[in-house]
Amino acid sequence: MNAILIAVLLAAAPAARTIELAVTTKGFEPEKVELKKGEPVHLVVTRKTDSTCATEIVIKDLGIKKELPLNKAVAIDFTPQKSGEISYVCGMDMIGGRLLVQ
Ligand SMILES: [Cu+2]
Repeated sequence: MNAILIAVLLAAAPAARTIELAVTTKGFEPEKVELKKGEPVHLVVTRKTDSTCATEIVIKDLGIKKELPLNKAVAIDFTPQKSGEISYVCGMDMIGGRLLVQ
């Protein structure tokens, strides 16, 4: 593959949108995030407190489960394929939030 072709392919891929989520004493913040169908998402989750049980994030609809070490940014990349609500929770299904895909 030559360099020009590679450049064209890279340009054609839609840029991922970075969305930051934090785990604070209030839970996941922001609790609600709006996404667009087909737009790649680079979700960066940082747990900033040790006083909640949200030490991992589970996004069942996407088959994603990740540990959230304290003060460490954890990246989750995905592209929502259909509109609707994607909910996520902590490992015990107690604290969570929503991703609204339009
Ligand atoms: Cu929990």
